[in-house]
Amino acid sequence: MNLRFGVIGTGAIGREHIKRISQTLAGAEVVAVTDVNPVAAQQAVDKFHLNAKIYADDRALIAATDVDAILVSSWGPAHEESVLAGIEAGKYIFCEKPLATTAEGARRIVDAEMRFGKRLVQVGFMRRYDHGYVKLKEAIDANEIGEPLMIRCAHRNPTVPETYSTDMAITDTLIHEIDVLHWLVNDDYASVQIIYPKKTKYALPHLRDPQIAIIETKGGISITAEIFVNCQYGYDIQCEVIGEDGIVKLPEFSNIVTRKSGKLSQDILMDWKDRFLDAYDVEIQDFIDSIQKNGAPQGPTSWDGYVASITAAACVKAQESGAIEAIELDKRPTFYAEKGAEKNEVGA
Ligand code: NAI
Ligand code: ISE
Repeated sequence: MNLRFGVIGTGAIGREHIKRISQTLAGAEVVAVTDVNPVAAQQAVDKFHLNAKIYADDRALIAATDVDAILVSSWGPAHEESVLAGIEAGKYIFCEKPLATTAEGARRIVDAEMRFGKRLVQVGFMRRYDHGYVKLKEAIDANEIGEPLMIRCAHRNPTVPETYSTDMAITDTLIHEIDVLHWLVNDDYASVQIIYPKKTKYALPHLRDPQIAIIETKGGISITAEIFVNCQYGYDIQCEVIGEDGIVKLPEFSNIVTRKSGKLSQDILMDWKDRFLDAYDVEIQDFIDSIQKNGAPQGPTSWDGYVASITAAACVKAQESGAIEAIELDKRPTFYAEKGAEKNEVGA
C-alpha cells in the first residue's frame, strides 16, 4: 500500500516535494494538503492534479485517519509545533530544515520522539544523499586521503530576497554545511568564529555578506566555510577535504562543455532547486522505503536536527560577539546511536 502523505506548507519546496511524490517517486501519494494561505494549497492541488483533501490547518491534517506521514514544508518557525503534534499522533514526519528555529525547540522534539519510543522523524538534510557528498564520504571512510586535516567550502547564492537577514546566513544557508560536514568526517564541532570580509555592494544595508565561518572540530579539523548569498554569478556549492595523504573535492555539477567562438565554457546553475534535484528524490524515496520495509525512517534524525540547531546558535552568537564561541552538545542518547558513530562522541 502507498504511504499516504499530508503536506503542511505548499510554498516553493512544498510544491517541489508534492511533484516528486506524485510524479517521480514510488510507493507514495499525496492525500492531504494545508497552507495558511488557502490559495497556495488550492493551486498545488490543481497544478499537480492531486486527489487530495485541503485542510484548514496542520492539526486537522495530522488528525486525518488516511494520513500516514506528514511532510512539513512550512516556514521554519512553524515546524516545531507541527512536528510535536505529528509525534503525538504517531505519524511519520519528514520535516524540512530547520527542525526547529531554537535549540530548545529541537530538544523538545528529541524528547517527545524518545517518549514516543520509536523513530518517526527525518530531517530534510538532503546533502547526505547527494552523489558527490556520498563519494567524498566513501573516500574519507576508506582512508583514501588519510586523516582529514582541513575542509574548505563555499555556499553561494546569486541573490537573496529583502527579507533575508544576517543570521539567516547561518540558520537558513550554512545549516546545510553544519549538518553535512561533521557527518562527512565523523567528528563533532568544538568551536566557531565568524569573520566578515569586505561587504559586497550587492547586499542590502541590513545584511552582512559575505561571511566566513571558521569551525574547529573536537578532533582538530579546521573548517573554513564561506557564505556568499549575493554572488550574482550562480548557485555554487564547493567542498574540498584536505587530508594527510591527499585531497578530495566535490565534482562540478555536471553540465555539457561548449566549445564556441574561441571559448571553452560550461553553464553554472542559478537555482538551488536544480543543484540537489537528485538528492531530494533519493532522500524522500529513502524515507518512503525505510518506513515501508522497517516501519521507521533511517535518514537524518531529530538528533541531527538538534545538533544543527545547537551549532547554528553558537554560530549566531559568534556573529554577534566576533569571538570564538564554544559549541557544546549534550550527550547523544542511545536512542539515536548510529553505526559508525562519531569518533569524539561525548558519550552514550
Ligand atoms: P515558502 O515561503 O516558499 O513556502 C512556505 C509555505 O508555508 C508558504 O506557502 C506559507 O504560506 C506556508 N506556511 C507558513 N506557515 C504555515 C503553517 N503554520 N501552516 C501551514 N502552512 C504554512 O518557503 P520555502 O522556500 O518553500 O521553504 C519552506 C521550508 O523549507 C523552510 O523551512 C526552508 O528553510 C526549507 N527549505 C529547504 C530547502 C532544502 O534545500 N532542503 C530549500 C528551500 C527551503
Ligand atoms: C535555502 O533555504 C536552502 O535550503 C537551499 O538549499 C540553500 O542553498 C539556500 O541557500 C537556502 O536559502
